[in-house]
Amino acid sequence: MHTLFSPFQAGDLSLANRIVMAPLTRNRALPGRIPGDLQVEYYRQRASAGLIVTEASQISPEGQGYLDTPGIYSPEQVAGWRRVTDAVHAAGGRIVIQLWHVGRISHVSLLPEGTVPVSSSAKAAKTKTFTLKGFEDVSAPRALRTDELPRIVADYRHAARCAMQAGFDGVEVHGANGYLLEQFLRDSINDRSDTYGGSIENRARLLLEVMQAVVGEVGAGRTGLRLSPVTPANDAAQDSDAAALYGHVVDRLAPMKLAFLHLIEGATGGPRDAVPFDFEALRQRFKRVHPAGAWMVNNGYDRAMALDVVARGAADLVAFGKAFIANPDLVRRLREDAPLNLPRRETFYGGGAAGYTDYPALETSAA
Ligand code: 8OZ
Repeated sequence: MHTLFSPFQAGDLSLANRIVMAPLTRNRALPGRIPGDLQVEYYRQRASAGLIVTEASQISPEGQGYLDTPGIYSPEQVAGWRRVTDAVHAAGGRIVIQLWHVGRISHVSLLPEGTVPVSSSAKAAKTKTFTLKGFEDVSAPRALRTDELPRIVADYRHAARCAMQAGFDGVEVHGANGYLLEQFLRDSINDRSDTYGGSIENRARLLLEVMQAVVGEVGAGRTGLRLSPVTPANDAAQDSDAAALYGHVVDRLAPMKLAFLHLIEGATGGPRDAVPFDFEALRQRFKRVHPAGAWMVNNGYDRAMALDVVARGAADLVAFGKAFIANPDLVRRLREDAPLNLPRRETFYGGGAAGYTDYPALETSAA
């Protein structure tokens, strides 16, 4: 019988276990939005995860929304990430990069001179981001013109190509948490009257075009997608019919034969059941067409829940976020049912090695 600790084949990705390090924004990139020595060490320490999904990494300067997040579009960023992927692979791990465009969740001080955030609509989000000055309201966005959308798709394609040059095992497209692709999906935000707004088919169009483009670069067996059907994160108000919207998305994705779909169940980092949503129905809809596609779940899983969901066959992979921040050897700790270090929230975003690469592994914490 398989367990959380059994190997798993997700498309072309041969994983040593079913435990995934979730994507985690940490805001420690070097000038030029380049990963450096600290990131090499941080990801290397966590290479016993079955799969690492990197922190969200912007596909273009326009796609950045927070201070010091890394990019995956310049040769210098590719070289920096290459050192990360080499270190993880040398330690026996697998690592994919999360491709991110924040859309309207940004601030003019983080964007190229003279530009403003872009989105599906010109409606500003009521939320904050962090900039050089600390927390600031996000800037008012402008709606992307229809004739600009091929360029957005091309930016994802370019980033996917950069990811392969950097030695990643694949990519995860960030389609969650109120960022650009979700800003197109949800009718609570998207007020367009072109072929990218209105009907569910239209609102899903940009996401599906992005997935086709990325799959064309990377291969379906190395491509995944993260979705959050009911999260309120980043002022993403609920869609009027999330079941129909995400049902359509899954129906269109399943024939693409992606390596995995990654679902945030409930409110990101918050309650799992604040808004009712039948994730199991969505999973069955995906599996009917693509049974080999991995179903990855996330949000508030502890050891018992993760063991149970995999044993029941209700998920193939379980992603842990905060537990991986604080426990570089989380896989061993879960296997041995050892105590976990507690994460220190003050050091989540920005700073240096403290709260990043200094969490002890089991041997040293027991000493
Ligand atoms: C926390 C802080 C900044 C960004 C997400 C990429 O929620 C993020 C993020 C999380 O997906």
